[in-house]
Order: sequence, then structure tokens, then C-alpha cells
Amino acid sequence: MKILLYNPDNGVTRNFMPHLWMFLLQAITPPEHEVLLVDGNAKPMDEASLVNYAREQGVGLVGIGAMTRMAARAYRMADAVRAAGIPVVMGGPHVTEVPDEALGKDGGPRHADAIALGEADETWPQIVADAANGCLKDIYAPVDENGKERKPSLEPYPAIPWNEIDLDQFDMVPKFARPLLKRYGSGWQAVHVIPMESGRGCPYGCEFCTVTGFFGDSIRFRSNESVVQELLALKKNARETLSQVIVFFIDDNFAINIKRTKSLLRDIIAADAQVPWMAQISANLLRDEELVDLIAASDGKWVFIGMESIDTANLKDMNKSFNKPAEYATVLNRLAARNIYAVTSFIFGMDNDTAGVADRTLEQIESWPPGLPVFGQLTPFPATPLYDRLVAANRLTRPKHWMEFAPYQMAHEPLKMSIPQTQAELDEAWRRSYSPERNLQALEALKDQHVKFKVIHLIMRLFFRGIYFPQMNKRAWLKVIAQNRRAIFALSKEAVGRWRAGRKNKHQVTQPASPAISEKRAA
Ligand code: B12
Ligand code: SF4
Repeated sequence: MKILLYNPDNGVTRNFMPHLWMFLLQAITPPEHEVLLVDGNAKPMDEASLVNYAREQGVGLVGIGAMTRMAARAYRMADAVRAAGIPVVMGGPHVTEVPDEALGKDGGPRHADAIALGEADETWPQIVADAANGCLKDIYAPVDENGKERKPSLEPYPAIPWNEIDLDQFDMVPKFARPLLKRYGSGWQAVHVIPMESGRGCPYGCEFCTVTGFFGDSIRFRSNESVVQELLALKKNARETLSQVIVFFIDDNFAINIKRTKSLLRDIIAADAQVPWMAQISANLLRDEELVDLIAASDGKWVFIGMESIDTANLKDMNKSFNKPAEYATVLNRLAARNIYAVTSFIFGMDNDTAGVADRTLEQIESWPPGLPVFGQLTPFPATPLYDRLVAANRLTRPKHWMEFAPYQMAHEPLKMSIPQTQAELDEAWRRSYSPERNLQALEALKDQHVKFKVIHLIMRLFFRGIYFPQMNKRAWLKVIAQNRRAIFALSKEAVGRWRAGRKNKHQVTQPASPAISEKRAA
């Protein structure tokens, strides 16, 4: 049987990184079946083109995975595929959290023939077998012989053949810059961000987060050996294809078990498996100096920190009091001292937020080493304690917000601000954080660093701006480049100066010394 796995496009982060679930399910599909992958972020398709593609390929089962924000789009695609007579199985966080919706058991239409609840590593082979035999069940849940929920172990972990996968569709280099880099940028013919998990689960249970409910509070890890092997294979592939690879450890809290993380990082260093990497780590775990040293030595470059708020009352409400705003600066300075920078994530619209929250937060951010702040509105995802609390208090303005999804639109009324006020605060935070003036200040704060760090930092700032202010076409990019011309010109001047100085030094070293000097040296 041919199976098509499809991930709907999200319209925001586009093809920045492949979605791991597709490659993982492909890797564990019994070999007698063939798996085709379509990520809508890299290959946008409407309903008709997806159906045509599935028909042309003779697909016998379509698997669709989606986060809550893509649910409505996922359902539309599923409806079209089912109308063409091809069975659909859906999986991922959203259908796990709202299973009745996909199966049409909540009074709405049915969108899927079957759903996979939770982690599908152990149920997928059964789903495939049942589909091949034409006897799909409604629900596949990861349970043991006694019907008790079972979380799959990550040992052993399937090898994902990244070198055989068409990574061109996930190249971070904008199309217009590719010919230039192919010609002059040796080793930079493409830049790929690859998702890798080293473990699953986070026990912290923050009120707005789906992770503790989905992956459970039992934390499971891959063996160090299997992570190191995957890194070595990626490193080799990047070298052979003259491209760059950046690994995103997608674990929800990469250092949740500090002892294990240190042992993994030591093994990576010992095996010379370092590639530039980023990971999500909560601020409290970054108090450990030795851990931060190992992050730097293993080529950790960026850490995503869910700071959420600078207000301790908000953090308490969110069950996130382990975040201590008073230590944010210390943590960020500790990272910056080792050339590691942070993506700092904030949420506006929490119950203790009042007008001016953007100003107050930005004042703090601007006093820290330069990083990449991101801001979102508090979103009640179904099956989270936050969702249940807001339902109980009758505060949801759009209880099924995912069915009418709109980016950065709230679904409940905050207590001390209105919805439009919260949105204005978000606008202000994004606008100021990525303004040309702020970009210049960030570069000024990095003035003692090598120019290559500054160039990377500026590029990241321009990309991150695009998360909120869409920069989808060449024209939008040219506008951003024009707005930031002062920073770009200053960095280009510095880079050319360094390159010239480097060539001059090399020339002097390789020139044979004059006889007089040689004699002097010999003496
Ligand atoms: C990587 C990641 C991202 C990437 C996504 C891009 C990418 N290419 O991966 C980035 C950083 C861009 C991102 C952004 C966001 N993310 Co995110 N992200 C993750 C993260 C950390 C890892 C995802 C992953 O690969 N997991 C590992 C794989 C193996 O697990 P999985 O995807 O769940 O797949 C398993 C099962 O679900 C199942 N399965 C999945 N799909 C399918 C399909 C079929 C057919 C079947 C049978 C089974 C199946 O099988 C898999 C193996 O067991 C998760 C948290 C997490 N640990 O999962 C959050 C998570 C998915 N993100 C989340 C959120 C909220 C967001 C944002 C909205 C945050 C924000 N406020 O801006 C944005 C918006 C994304 C967008 N633009 O649409 C939530 C989603 C909650 C929800 N109910 O939708 C999660 C769960 C985190 C959380 N804190 O709650 N994210
Ligand atoms: S620390 Fe992060 S992953 Fe863990 S529950 Fe809180 S928000 Fe979710």
C-alpha cells in the first residue's frame, strides 16, 4: 500500500524546519508499504491538488497530523481526501485533545476514518496493517494488555535517514541568495535546520501548556549513543553536500534531567559530533555553570527560554513560579559570556497584565544581552488546565477558536485589559524589538565579537521579525533590507576590512623574508 503523510501549512514559520512526526512514522512503517511525504509548508497545496496527487500516486491511506492552530485546515484537507474515497487517519496534539471532533461525535461532521491518540510510535504499524486489510478502527490508543495507558520507550529509537531525504525544500537560504552562495560561499550552499528529539516529557505542568498532558510526566530519553550517531551522520552529510546543518533539539525541556544532559553533551564532545544546535531549556535549569560550559563546548548556540512574564503574580497563576524574573538577567549574561544567545518567549494577556505591559517588558529586555524576543497572546489550548479554568469562569469569547483560526487573535477576555489593548501591546512589543534602531543597538552590544557572530545575529533578527510581520516575498525582503541598510553597510564594511587584513597577514607570512632579516633571525 502507498501511504501519504501530510502536514498542513501554518502560514507563519513556513518551511523553516521539517516536522519530525512524518519522518518518524515513515521510519517505523513496515517495509512492504511505501510512504510519501508532503509538508504543506514547503509544498503548499489546496484540497484539489492534494486529492489529485493522492489519486495519481494510487495512495491507499492518508495520514494527517496537526497542531490546534492548523486543525480547521487539516479537517478541510481530510474532508476532500475522504470525499475522493481514500481513508484518512489523523493524529497529533489536536485530535488527541479533542478526539470527538475529528470523529464527528460532538455533533459536527466527521473528518477522519480513524484517529491515533497520543504518541503513535507503537500504534502506527497496527493502523497501517488495519488500513491495508480494510478494517480501520475509530480510535488507536497507546495502551498495554490491561488497557492502561502506555508511553512508548525511546530505546531503541529508529534511525532517520536524513541523507536520503529531499532537504532542498527546507533550505533556509532565501532563493535569490542561493546562486551567490553556491558561487562564493564555500560550505554555505544550503542551511538546514533539523529537528531531533533526545527525550520526551516535562513534569512541570504549566497551566497553558499541553505537553505534560500529552507526553505525560514520565520523562523518557534516547540513548546517548543513538543521539550521537544521528549527529555524526548529519555532520558528515553537511560536509559532503557543502552545506550547513543546525540541529534543533525539540525536547520540551532539554535539561529536565541535568545529570543526563551533561552526560549526553560530554558524549557529543568526546565523539566530535558537535554541530551548531539550539534547544528549549527553562531558566531555572541554566543556573548550573557546568551545564552552560558544556552547552558551549558542544556547540550550543541558541537557547529558547519560556520566560512568559516579568510579573511574579502572573507566573504564580500559570503554575510557573519556578521562573524567577529577578534572575533572568544573570542567566542571560551567563549564556552571553559563552557566546550563547537566547530566544526569550513572552506571553501577554495574562490575568495580572495591565496596559503598559509591553513597555515594562521591553525595558527589561533592553537591559539584557541582545537576544531574540518573541511575544504571543495567552491562548487557551483545549485540554489544558487553563482552558478548563476559563470555561468554568465563562470567560472564553471563542471556545472553538481553532475552527476560525486567525493569527494573534485572542479567544478570551483578560481580567485587567481588553482584547484590543492586549493586541496593541503585542504590536508594540514586536515593532520595537525588531525596529532598525533596536537592531543597531543589538549589534553595538556585540561590538567586541567577531563580525561573523554579528552577521548571524542580524540575519536571525531579520528572520524573527518575519514571525509577526509577514515577509513572504522578495519585495517585502527588499523593504526590510532597505530599512536596515545602516546596519548592513556597517557590517559589510567591517567584514571586508577583516578579509583584507587577513589576506595581507597571510601574504606577509608566506613572503620569503629578505636575506638581511633571515640572517638576523638565524643569529
Ligand atoms: C518543534 C515544535 C514547533 C516548531 C514547529 C515546526 C516544526 N517543523 O516542527 C516551531 C518552533 C515552529 C513551533 C511553533 C509553535 N508551536 Co510548537 N512545538 C514544537 C514541539 C517542541 C516539538 C514537535 C515535535 O516534533 N515533537 C516530536 C514528535 C515526535 O511528536 P508529535 O509531533 O506529537 O508526533 C507524535 C504524535 O503526536 C503522533 N502524531 C503526530 N502527527 C501524527 C499524524 C498521524 C497521521 C499519526 C498517525 C500520528 C501522529 O505520532 C508522533 C510520534 O509519537 C512541540 C512540543 C512537543 N514536544 O511535541 C511544540 C507544540 C507542538 N507547539 C505548540 C505550539 C502552541 C506552538 C505555537 C502555536 C507557539 C506559539 N504560541 O507561537 C507555534 C506555532 C506553530 C505554527 N507556526 O503553526 C504546542 C501545540 C499545542 C496544540 N494543541 O496545538 C506544542 C505541543 C507545545 C506546547 N507547549 O504545548 N513549534
Ligand atoms: S516547562 Fe515548558 S514544556 Fe514544561 S510544562 Fe512548562 S511550558 Fe510546558
